[in-house]
Amino acid sequence: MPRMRAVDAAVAILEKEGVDTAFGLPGAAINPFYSAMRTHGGIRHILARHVEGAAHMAEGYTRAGAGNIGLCIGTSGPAGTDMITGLYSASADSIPILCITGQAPVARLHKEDFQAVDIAAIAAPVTKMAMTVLQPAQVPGAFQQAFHLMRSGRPGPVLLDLPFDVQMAEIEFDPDTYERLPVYKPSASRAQAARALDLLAASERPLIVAGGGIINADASALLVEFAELTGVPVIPTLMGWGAIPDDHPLMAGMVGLQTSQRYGNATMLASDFVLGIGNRWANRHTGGLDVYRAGRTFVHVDIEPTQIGRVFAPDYGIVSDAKAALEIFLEVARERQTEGRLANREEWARECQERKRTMLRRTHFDDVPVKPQRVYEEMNKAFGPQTRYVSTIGLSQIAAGQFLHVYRPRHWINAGQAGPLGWTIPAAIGVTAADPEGSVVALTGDYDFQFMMEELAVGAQFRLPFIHVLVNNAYLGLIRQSQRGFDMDYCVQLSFDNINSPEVNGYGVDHVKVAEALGCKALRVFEPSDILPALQEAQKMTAEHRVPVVVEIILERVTNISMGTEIDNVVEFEELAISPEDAPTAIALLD
Ligand SMILES: Cc1ncc(C[n+]2csc(CCOP(=O)(O)OP(=O)(O)O)c2C)c(N)n1
Ligand SMILES: [Mg+2]
Repeated sequence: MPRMRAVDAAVAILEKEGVDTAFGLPGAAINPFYSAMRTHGGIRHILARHVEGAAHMAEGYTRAGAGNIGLCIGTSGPAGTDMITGLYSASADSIPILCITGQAPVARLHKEDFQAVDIAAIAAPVTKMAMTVLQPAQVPGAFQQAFHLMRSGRPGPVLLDLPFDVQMAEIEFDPDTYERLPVYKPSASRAQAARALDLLAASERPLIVAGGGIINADASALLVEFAELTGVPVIPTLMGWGAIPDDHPLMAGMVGLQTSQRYGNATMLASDFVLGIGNRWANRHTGGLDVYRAGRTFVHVDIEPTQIGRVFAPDYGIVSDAKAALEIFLEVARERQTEGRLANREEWARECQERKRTMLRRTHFDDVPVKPQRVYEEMNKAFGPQTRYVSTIGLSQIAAGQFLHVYRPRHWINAGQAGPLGWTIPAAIGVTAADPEGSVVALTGDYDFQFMMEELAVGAQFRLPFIHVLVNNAYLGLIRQSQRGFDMDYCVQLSFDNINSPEVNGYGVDHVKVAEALGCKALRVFEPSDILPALQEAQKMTAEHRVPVVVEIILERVTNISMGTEIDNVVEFEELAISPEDAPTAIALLD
């Protein structure tokens, strides 16, 4: 049996499990692991500037491709605690990432050793498994189990904490005969599919709510096939956005309090049946449950048994992987079609389409400073269906959800549940590392950008080109808007006179200088008519220089974006579109 250090076994397992990229930041307690990566070769390492950044890069990497598992590595103590936000955001959105931390030697764990902290206990609530491996011979099993858990059932992250002496100890391990453990994924039965389709058949105005579980299961094509076969319109959730192309006639819009369209909410309110697949009835999607549920029958399909009934009791629940469920749904539906038992849903689908064509918000404003709505109109013109958008939180993310177009799964990459400021830049780096020839467009407000802008240097160093659209209102805009309820504008201003950069007109931080100082390129835009040329120029610059290119758009300071407390009570702050010229890139008007 080959003898090797536990860390050498661990790195051999990473290779066997298909990991070839790591995002990390070394320190003394994780140096043995780094020495194993160096000896083994074959793992590309991207050096983050902040350990939280490494965790978000790993998330972006996973989210970019089916089967990807992002790996993030840090030393002991603060490196582990820095990665907790990434573990939280990954677990909340059902994203598998593997986080490896160094640790003080086993015998000194109890002695308040330098940077010894019980990271496994801290990480426990935000991981599927968090383990300080105390026995060197357990290392192969811990890694094997980690991959099994990350891929099984509801996907999610794992943390493995390796004490220094455990890393260094020699063990017996044979990489050649290592096997991946089987992955557990429950499947809907025929009887369950028939029951769900019976309930669907009994309805008149049905909808499918398509969640991120469909994207995780790589089942978007099956979803579209099922919708087309049954004629049922689809409402993607924020995490499911892209599962059906925005321009598909059965894509009925998004529902919710913020990232939603007027037509999406109106269609939900008009429906009488909802089949939720791989979704979790997030509160920003449902709003108040009384309004959301009134007069509707619900079927809920989820891979995690305890998710059924968590938010509300559906009329019928099925525990199944989304792909397995859609396969059997399709089989049963095809049989019913042959027997002439599928209802004709054309009239209902046409009504939904008519709402999509008419219930539009205005985007075409010529104001200077620029109104945010105009930015998304220009982005729709500049960026095609191949674009992978990466965004996190704030008014920019909300407006993006209302106005941008997404045509493919994994092309809207968003920290949906956690929304941690600073996520966007490192996540975009992870997405670009996974798809270096793809066209990645990050989108943030000024505050999200400032949270983790040092990571731009990683994009410059490792030649990971993406465009970063930075909409600058010199405000914590979303929080300023929500403070209207308190009648205050308190501690939310980011503006100041920058003594080095009078050209930013009191907007405070000079983001162009920041980006350039970090090795990136940057453009600043003040006029609406300059946005499209700047985005086109940025596309050329990313191709030429292969570094991140920031396009900063100076916005009007105060704009309120449509949002509300209930899906039947979303407040509009601007005039609505009354003619096609008001919303020239609205999806139903593009063809
Ligand atoms: C770590 C963290 N702290 C606080 C918040 C709350 N929060 C949400 S949006 C926001 C302001 C965002 O400002 P900016 O990025 O400039 O976007 P804008 O809303 O102005 O478009 C804050 C503070 C958060 N999401 N994450
Ligand atoms: Mg802002």
